[in-house]
Amino acid sequence: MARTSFLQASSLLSSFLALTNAQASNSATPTKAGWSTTLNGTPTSFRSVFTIPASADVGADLIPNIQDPQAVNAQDLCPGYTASQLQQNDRGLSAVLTLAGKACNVYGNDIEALNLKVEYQSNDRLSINIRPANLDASNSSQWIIPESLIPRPAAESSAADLDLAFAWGNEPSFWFSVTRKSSGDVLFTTEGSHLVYENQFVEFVNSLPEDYNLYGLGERIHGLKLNNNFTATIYAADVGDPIDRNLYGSHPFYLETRYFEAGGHSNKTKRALKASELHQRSFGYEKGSSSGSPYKSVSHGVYYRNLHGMDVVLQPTSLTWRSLGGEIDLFFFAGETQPEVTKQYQTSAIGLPAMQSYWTFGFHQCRWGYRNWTELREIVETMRTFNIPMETIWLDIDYMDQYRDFTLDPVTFSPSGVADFFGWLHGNNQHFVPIVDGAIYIPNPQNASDAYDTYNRGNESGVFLKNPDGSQYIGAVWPGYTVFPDWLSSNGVSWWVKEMVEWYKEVPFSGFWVDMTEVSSFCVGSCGTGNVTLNPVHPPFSLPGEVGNIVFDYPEGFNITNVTEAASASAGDLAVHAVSPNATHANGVQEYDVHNVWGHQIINATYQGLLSVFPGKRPFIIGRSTFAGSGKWAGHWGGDNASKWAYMFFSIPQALSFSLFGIPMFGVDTCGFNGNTDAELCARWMQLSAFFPFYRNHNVLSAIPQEPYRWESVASASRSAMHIRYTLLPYMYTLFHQAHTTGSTVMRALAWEFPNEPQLAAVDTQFLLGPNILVTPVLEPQVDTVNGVFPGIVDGGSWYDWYTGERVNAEAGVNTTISAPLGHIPVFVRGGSVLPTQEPGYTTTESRSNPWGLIVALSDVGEASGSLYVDDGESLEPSETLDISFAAMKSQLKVEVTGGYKDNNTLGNVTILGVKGGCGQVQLNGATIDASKIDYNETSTVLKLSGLDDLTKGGAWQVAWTLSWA
Ligand code: MIG
Repeated sequence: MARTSFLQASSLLSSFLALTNAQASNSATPTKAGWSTTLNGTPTSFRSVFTIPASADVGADLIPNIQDPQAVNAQDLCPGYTASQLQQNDRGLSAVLTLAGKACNVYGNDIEALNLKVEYQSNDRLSINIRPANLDASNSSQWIIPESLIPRPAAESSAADLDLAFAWGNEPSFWFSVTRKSSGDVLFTTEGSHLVYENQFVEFVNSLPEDYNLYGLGERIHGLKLNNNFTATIYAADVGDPIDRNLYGSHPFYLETRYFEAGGHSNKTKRALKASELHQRSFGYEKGSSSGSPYKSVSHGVYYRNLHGMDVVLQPTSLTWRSLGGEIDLFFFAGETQPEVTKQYQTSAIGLPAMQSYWTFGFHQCRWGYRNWTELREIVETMRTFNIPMETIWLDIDYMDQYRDFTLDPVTFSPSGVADFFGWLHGNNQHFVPIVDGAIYIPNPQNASDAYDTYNRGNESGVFLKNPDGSQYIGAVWPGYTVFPDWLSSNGVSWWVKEMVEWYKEVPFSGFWVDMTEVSSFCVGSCGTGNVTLNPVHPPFSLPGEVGNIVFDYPEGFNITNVTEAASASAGDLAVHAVSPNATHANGVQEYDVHNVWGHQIINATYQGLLSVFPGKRPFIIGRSTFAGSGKWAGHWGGDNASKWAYMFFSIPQALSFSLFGIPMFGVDTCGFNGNTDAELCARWMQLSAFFPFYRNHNVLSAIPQEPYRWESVASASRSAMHIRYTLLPYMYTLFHQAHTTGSTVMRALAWEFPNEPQLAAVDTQFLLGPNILVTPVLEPQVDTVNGVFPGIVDGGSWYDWYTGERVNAEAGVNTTISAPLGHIPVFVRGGSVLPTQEPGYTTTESRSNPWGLIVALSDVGEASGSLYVDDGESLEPSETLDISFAAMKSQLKVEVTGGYKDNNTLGNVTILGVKGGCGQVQLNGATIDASKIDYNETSTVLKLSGLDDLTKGGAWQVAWTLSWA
């Protein structure tokens, strides 16, 4: 009979118990059957190696608690708590909570006494902390997160304007609630449920309005709006993007948005409107009204600062938090708009996102399976031959010597080829980013030629995870049996930094791609204990395309094999594919308590490493496993998706969720990772990803090649979308700078920019880049139109077609059919905006030395505004910057400049959209512009000014200027 596990997907607790009982009963005893002849190390050599049996990565057969009909419901059996000894002042309160009856001990042991502490922390933040009154250091599941690991927002000097109020009661047992004072709306309440607080199980239930609009709780592959009948498990796992399951990252944060009747109606309807009510009532603006939406929305955010594995059980009118340990440490952000919630969350709790270097916004080409320097160079050259911009070429694990970090394969990626390749690459202003894995190979002690210095140095410094008995924890990843850095050890970070600094002398990388950081291991427990003399061993499954795997070519078959890692991972329970919960960190901290931040910590270590390699420059890191706050150091890619239309769609909600998590540098494997892509999918996807901050094409080993030049249709689609992307780089860069300095978002959901339109609450088939670019991509095959809404029209907004500059004739609330033949991605510019542009070059370096441009998209009342941020594109703390503001009204554009950064590029052209009823004399600072530079089309209302370079010699942003066309 299967044992019940708490976590829906990962079966964490049962694995933990199983390991504690049967520690070090390793499954990898070599048997004859385990030996095979297979490809190993350099692809040019074969040797007989031990293959770890597949059974080594199979755990107990467990039914997730949430799916187990026999699992007891703690709410039925547990007594809850009673609050007493209340102490209160105007900045908060404290109380003691005592078990209100006989201990239920359902999934552990009830904790008798708890301390409650509530703080009105600032004008927009309230915190609720509940922890055991007697913290027993040996009781690791109530391990308190060190502030040095995950900072805790602290109370600020004033909270006088906080619109949130805490309330509590003792009937039927202790409950608490958070209410918005100004409206009386109850945002969160546990009333009617019992608080359950056991050493390995912490549960509380929060009631929510029907049809709630909830976002976040990642990482997962799901629509943007979370549905109200599923379990969001949070536990870092190395799995190929299964829908609705736990994934690589852990983000215990949600945004909730409630819609109300606006204005005079607000007194009548204090409770949030349900989606069903909103539909029944008709939106009031479906018939093309632009008299203002009758609705408004109010948003707040909740952050549960807890590292443990958790299930968040979403039900029609409640949300149950069930964590495997730690404190209840909740932070409520008052909002009351989404931008405010996100800013409050980032500035006070998790940190503002890292500023990225300019070059990182260029196009990145990657794949698993680039075989040598020559092939790599051919890829880069062919991209240029086809005139498809490529900024950065990436290498996957293929470059390593037998998959060992900080090495080069001596044959295929010979160190002797480095100078030549990088001299050439860097000479063309192009970059290189390598993959680096979390696991570290442990060399065979009986084979002197197997020595591995990175391991030796780490071992001497005591930086690797241990077993509870003090021996080294030895799992298995690509290179064979491996160990894993312990980022809590005193030398872990400095060892990693030094490895990076040394390796840079050999391989001049520009950034780091950290993979397998959940941290992934291909066997249960310390399977390498006693077996290291077999190293290097082969992982317990074949690599795609490897000897023994049959690979079918498109179009006959899509699936590469039935024995890939992905297959083995998704078939079993997920904890078995990671370092196990009993692995032990410095000071006895168990992996059980810190599993979800391993990937966050390697990102931090890598950030330190890049700072040492490139002092004063912005580190570029793309990480797989992230935690709340990883955005202050790194970006993230969506992981192992598949070359399927569904995954192209899911890239949008995944990106928007990462906007909420403060990780704006996000993108997915464009054209799809697992499986073979095809021309149509790849063409659409190359165009879609061109509007994501992180833009990379990446592919699994042995799938057909998918560089954008492989099909003419993909090449031309890519060129056209990249032309827009590179034109808009100044806009993208400005958005990033705003995100970095204020916590605003880069990719935005329609609902966030247009909070008065309830029908946008779940829209994730369209998105905005910043406030002013609307993207409505085709997400399905064999169509040449797409349906999309034009938000904001109800409140007087307008949109212009990117390609024609014409004002879109759409009605408020109406799903409009838009022409979108293959090769065309519908993009719209928001009326009222000024977009800074620059003429695209092949690389961002070239783009940055081209003339500037502006797109002035006038609102229906003839106004527009915008801004531009300029700096050197790479300094962590630029000494000089430029802030330029644009404001247009009454047929005049005024440009103001502040800052001392020297930029000598001229102004090339200005395009003004929505110039109605003719255009008069065009003047720049009072001097009339020659008619030859003016192209006005009264029908399309587009006024194009070009060839302005000679009027702006020395630089477009040297001084303030005014352009008029009255
Ligand atoms: O177990 O390095 O998500 O992007 O190509 C697979 C090989 C290991 C997983 C990454 C993927 C990468 C692959 N890696």
